[in-house]
Amino acid sequence: MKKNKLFLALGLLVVLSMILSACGGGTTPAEEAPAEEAPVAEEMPAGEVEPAKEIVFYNWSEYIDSEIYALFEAETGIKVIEDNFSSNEEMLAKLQGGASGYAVIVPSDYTVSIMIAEGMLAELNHDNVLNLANLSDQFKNVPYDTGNVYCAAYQWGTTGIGYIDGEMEEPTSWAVLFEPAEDGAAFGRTTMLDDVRESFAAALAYLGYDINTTDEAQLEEAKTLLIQAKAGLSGYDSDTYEDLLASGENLMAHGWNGDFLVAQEENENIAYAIPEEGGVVWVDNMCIPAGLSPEEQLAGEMFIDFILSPEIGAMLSEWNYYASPNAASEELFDEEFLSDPTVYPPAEVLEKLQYIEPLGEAESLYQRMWDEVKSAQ
Ligand code: SPD
Repeated sequence: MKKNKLFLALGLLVVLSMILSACGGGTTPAEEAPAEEAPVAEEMPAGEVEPAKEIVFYNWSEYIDSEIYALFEAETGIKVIEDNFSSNEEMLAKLQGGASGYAVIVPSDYTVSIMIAEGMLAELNHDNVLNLANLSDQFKNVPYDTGNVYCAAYQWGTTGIGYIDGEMEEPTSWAVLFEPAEDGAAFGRTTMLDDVRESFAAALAYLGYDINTTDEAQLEEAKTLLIQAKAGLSGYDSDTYEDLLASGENLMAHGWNGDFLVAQEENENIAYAIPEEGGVVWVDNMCIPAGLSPEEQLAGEMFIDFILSPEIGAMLSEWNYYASPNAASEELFDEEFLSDPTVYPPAEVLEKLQYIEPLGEAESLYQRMWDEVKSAQ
């Protein structure tokens, strides 16, 4: 599916909503405030916390339209600086290592569980995030954070294989990665995600094992397959794999659905498949690290609230082509987007997908084996 024209109407809607907001109109809680004031100011008793003037948003790369920052700053006066990570483990290690200054971070489902257990997340003040009400019920009751105590869903998606249609057969099995054929078109022109849990999940799914297994013998088998796959890879990559397809340098990549859809803008032959053995479905979430000042916490909550407004949530999916957890935003999508099976997989595909789960002690076993995969010649 390619960017469709009806989203242009959505862009106009966002601009119109900003104009209405400046005139004192509008529909979302954030838009009800006078344009020159921060939107929560009316809800806060005089003399209480004022939001920070600047926040840092720690997000996956190429996951947000920077125009959203401009709209947020115009509405609240708060400037957003973006920093990026390439995997949950990278983000987690950075915060565990003492990195501070991030007001909003975007961990995936299983990483939210880990961070809650380690006391790394602050509870959200729901009075400052009224747009939580816009999330569909499914995302208000995620098992890793029931009731959105700590986080609000950002986007959700699947992990599969992107490829250049017409240059190779549709990859219907993970075998295309794990049994690389030297005479295959994509041999040496393929990347896998530089991501321990995602890459093990692909190998475990191919073997018919649970993607969250902690059985050491099964993990050894998966490790052997991952090492075998290296013969056909040009590298591991979680940030630019879709660009390498779009430019024609590579023919196949293990990656996330929306990234391939965005790359179709440059190369219409990019296609996406979820192998028949199944794989990973995931939800990324907006959360606030523990230990921020009240001013930063409030500004972070205001940013989360802004993203959860119907128009901005829709603008997000318009740009990154991931499915929205926001029921109010989905009402603004056209039928073509909602019925695109790459964005919203049909039930028979979804039932073959699993969430990655936190594994406690076994996380280090995965990491040790992943290090062995990466260093194998
Ligand atoms: N370019 C945006 C990628 C978003 C990826 N979400 C990752 C989920 C990991 N399980």
